[in-house]
Amino acid sequence: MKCIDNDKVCDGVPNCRYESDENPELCAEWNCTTGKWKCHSKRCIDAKLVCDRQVHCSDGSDELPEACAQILCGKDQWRCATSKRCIDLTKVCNYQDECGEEKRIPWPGYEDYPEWLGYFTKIPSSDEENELCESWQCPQGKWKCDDGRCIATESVCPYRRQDSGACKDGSHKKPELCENWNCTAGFWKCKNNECVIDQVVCNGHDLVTCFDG
Ligand SMILES: [Ca+2]
Ligand SMILES: [Ca+2]
Repeated sequence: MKCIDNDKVCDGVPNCRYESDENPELCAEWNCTTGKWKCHSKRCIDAKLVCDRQVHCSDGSDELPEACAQILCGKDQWRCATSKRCIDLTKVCNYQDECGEEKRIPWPGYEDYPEWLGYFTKIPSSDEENELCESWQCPQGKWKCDDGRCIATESVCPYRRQDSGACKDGSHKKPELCENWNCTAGFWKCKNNECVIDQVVCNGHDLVTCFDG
């Protein structure tokens, strides 16, 4: 008989002869030590590995919504509606699906089985739902497109109408907007109302002013 640390019990790695520290009956009853989380498969994993977008439990239970729901979102974070993951506020309504959401399709006849059984199919990400984005307040430094999505303020009325980081509906370069738009710091306003980054000033002929310093 030898002694092992409690945190080596039911951690998926056998430490004792006959693997008695990983015995399913023991693990079903075992309380994981502080800082550990218990998979549905009864294995104890590091609590930091819960809801980190990588499967650590053999049954994937550490990435299920019910596991993610146990994590507290930070104050600069938003909780996804279905996956229950926490994403940064800046990732909400940015045209990219960050919630990684799926819907469970149970195997026929297994509808009442636990939610980790079945297969999963991707669904539209809750952080990009039209209804949410319509009323979403863009964080500081972001500008709200007509379709509700947030883009970097520097991308409004862009020079040569560049489309990187742009509103997909083109609302960031509408002439009536750009006419009255104050370009952000580090940008100059061209005669055609496009905002050009400082470095480009003096290379073009369409500028109101050139910096003569
Ligand atoms: Ca994980
Ligand atoms: Ca997003």
